[in-house]
Amino acid sequence: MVDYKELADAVVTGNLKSVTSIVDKALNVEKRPPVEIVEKGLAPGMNAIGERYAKGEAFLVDVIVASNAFKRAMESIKPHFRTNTKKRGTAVMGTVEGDIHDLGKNLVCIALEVNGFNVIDLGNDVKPSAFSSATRLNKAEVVGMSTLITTTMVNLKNVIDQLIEDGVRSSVKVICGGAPVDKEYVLRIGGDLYGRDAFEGAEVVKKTLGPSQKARD
Ligand code: B12
Repeated sequence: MVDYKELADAVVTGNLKSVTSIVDKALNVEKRPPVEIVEKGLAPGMNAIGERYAKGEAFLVDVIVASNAFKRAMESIKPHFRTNTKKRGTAVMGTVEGDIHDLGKNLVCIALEVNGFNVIDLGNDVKPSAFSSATRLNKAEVVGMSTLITTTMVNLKNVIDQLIEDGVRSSVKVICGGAPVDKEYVLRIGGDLYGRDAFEGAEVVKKTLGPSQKARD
């Protein structure tokens, strides 16, 4: 039986060989659901290295090494998510300006994709103008933003303000997430939706847009 504690520990130490072999066993031998592997092994590993870093027991380089192991594991896991072929619309996603954290944002992209959305991933450190022009050019129905740093939370609102200024705010649902953000904050800055995690976020978006939203192109 796959040991998720062992997987989390392998993420913490950035042991690529161990991460790859445990994930491979979970996926291909035990046929474990991809979400389970993320939620029970990989994410707890990232939280553990985060706690060590916060206590001064790990350096930034240790966090980078753990992040690389997480990313490598996600590359193996991504093809195993069963994608819903129903076309639900287009979502523009990014981590806001000033913030380079992208593991959570990448998970949200996957969660939206497997739920039938066409995802335009703008990456990290994304300027408000880039969110807005991608929304307009792709006739997106959803704008999703991530931030993990308290000092860049303000940039969530800057994106919303830019969407208003460019006349596209009313045509999209805005969803925000990331550790320092909560639902109350999102509503206060003029957003629509919040998700505690990637898959909750995708569910909330799906519920809000309805079952048969068609992609416009
Ligand atoms: C990994 C990591 C890094 C990596 C990032 C690698 C990468 N490619 O992303 C590196 C080493 C580069 C890094 C750098 C820094 N980091 Co850092 N980092 C972390 C760490 C340990 C884990 C974050 C993570 O990836 N978790 C795993 C993912 C899967 O979870 P997640 O991002 O939280 O996403 C989940 C939810 O939040 C949600 N979600 C996220 N976004 C969205 C969006 C939507 C729409 C929805 C619905 C849901 C959603 O869904 C995901 C789960 O399904 C956290 C600590 C922690 N415990 O969070 C610190 C942390 C976020 N970092 C921190 C800091 C300070 C920094 C630096 C400023 C450090 C420095 N001195 O340089 C720099 C940032 C520089 C910059 N300008 O951005 C602080 C932030 C403090 C604060 N409150 O402001 C933290 C909290 C560490 C700490 N305790 O001090 N970091």
